[in-house]
Amino acid sequence: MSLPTSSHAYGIGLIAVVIGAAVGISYYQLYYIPELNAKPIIPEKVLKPGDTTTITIVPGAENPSQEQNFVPKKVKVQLGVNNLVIWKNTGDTPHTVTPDKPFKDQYSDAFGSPGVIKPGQTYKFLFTQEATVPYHCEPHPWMKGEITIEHGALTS
Ligand SMILES: [Cu+2]
Repeated sequence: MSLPTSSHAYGIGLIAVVIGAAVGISYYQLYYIPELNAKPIIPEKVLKPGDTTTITIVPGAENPSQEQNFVPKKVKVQLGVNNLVIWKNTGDTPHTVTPDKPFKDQYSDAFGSPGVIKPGQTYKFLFTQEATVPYHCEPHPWMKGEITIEHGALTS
């Protein structure tokens, strides 16, 4: 019985590297690639639109007899243009942005302010897919708005 020579050790090391690479590649193909493919492919322009859309929650919005609350009330935005939407509370009462029925964006997930938007604060949401989403304010349900996300002219 002879001890392995240094060239044997080299050969075994090389085999180990080859097996390791093979295992690594099959792991990549089996697990990593399908996971990548499962995620939606969203154009860069939609993820980083050049413009934003601002909706102002005006002072007195909590007053049921006041017509203006979310201004503008109905908004259309274009994907890849101005699909980052910002609600700004310029009044002196906390409000929410709450979808009439739960809405999940493929990228940004659940839409709706996580709590109240305090006076002076904003709530931002990046819409990445076409949809029409009616929403309201939780403490003042007569405050209603609607946002429609359309296919953008710049989006293929
Ligand atoms: Cu409100």
